[in-house]
Amino acid sequence: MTIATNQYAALTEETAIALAKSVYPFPEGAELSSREIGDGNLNYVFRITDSASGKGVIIKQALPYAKVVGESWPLTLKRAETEAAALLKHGEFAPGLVPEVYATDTDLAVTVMEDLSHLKIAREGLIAGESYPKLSSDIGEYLARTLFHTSDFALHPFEKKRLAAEFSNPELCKITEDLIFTDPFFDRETNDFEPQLRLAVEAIWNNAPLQLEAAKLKYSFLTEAEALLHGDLHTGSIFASAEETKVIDPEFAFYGPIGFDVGLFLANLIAQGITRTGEGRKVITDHIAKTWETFEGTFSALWEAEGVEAFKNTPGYREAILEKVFSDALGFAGCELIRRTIGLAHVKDLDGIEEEARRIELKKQALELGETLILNRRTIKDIGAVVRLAEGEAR
Ligand code: SR1
Ligand code: MG
Repeated sequence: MTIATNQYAALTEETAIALAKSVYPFPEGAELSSREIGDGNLNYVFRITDSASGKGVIIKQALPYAKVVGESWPLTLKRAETEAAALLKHGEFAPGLVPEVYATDTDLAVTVMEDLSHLKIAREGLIAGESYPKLSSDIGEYLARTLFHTSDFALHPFEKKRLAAEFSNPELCKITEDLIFTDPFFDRETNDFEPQLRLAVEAIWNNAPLQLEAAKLKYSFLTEAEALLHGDLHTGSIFASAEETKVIDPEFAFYGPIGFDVGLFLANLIAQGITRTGEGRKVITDHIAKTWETFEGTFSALWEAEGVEAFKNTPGYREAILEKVFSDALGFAGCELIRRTIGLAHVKDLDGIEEEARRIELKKQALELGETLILNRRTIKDIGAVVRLAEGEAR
């Protein structure tokens, strides 16, 4: 459904109720309440509920600037349209793993969608020690299904290129290019780190082999239009419970290298694993292994069953593609670990550690792991070797 408006205005809790009523069949006479619950970097998120029936919707609205910085950082409203279109496209291939979209409006830059408040943001839940047994198999499936089905391995080249043009997302990509691939590797104002990390950070800025590999990874992100990515698949972009997983927030969606989505998710698991010990860490390293194994298995099965590429049965081709995705994913994971530690946008997993000495020590480990993944991404043979790194074997 499309909402009939023609002018942007930031929603308030009251106007969000009126909008919800106009697009969702709440019971007659329902008394709706509204609350702004967004804790992300960029947008407003309103939850509108009818306490009597328990029914609700989420309204996400893009602001014309980045909320995390303020009006001095203007940002396209088109990202709301991109996000809604990506939810719909990914929902075609991974139904049940993304929220249902009820309505969109380009002028208001809103998406009205399924209320997921019975679930928790996975990052918050993992920090609190909750266990999500389905998280990695669901995300492995989501990755394989969305990335395979939007790639040249599944689509006619005309359709693939039409989608790549539809999902051109230069402004949001520029944020990633700067915040993940550029700024953390140079002395830039956007960087943010504790003074105790300065020596380790300067070592990154002065590490010529690392700089070269970061440059190659950035170039791959800039140029390799392999599949329709989520574009920001960290654990804060996932709602979870013991039974369900839903991927939200694909406003950074664009055609990019398949390993980027895989790598971002792995990096955020690794960052959480660093904060744990013993059995708790093993839960996370099991998720790391399961994510890749599920992705690889599902991608391979789809290749066999639905692949359209003329070379699909050429011995070694599928394996070569998956090897590329694996090494790209490790490199991107390394960049994500570094930027989440010293760049503009951190993660609560590490920042939330109150004891200063421990926080600094774990952040140093995150930087080391990031560097190892970037530099050794082509020689790390399999996911077992990544698990051993995340377990702390080599640390
Ligand atoms: C200004 S945006 C900072 C970060 O928040 C988003 O979720 C992306 O991860 C981006 O890099
Ligand atoms: Mg987001």
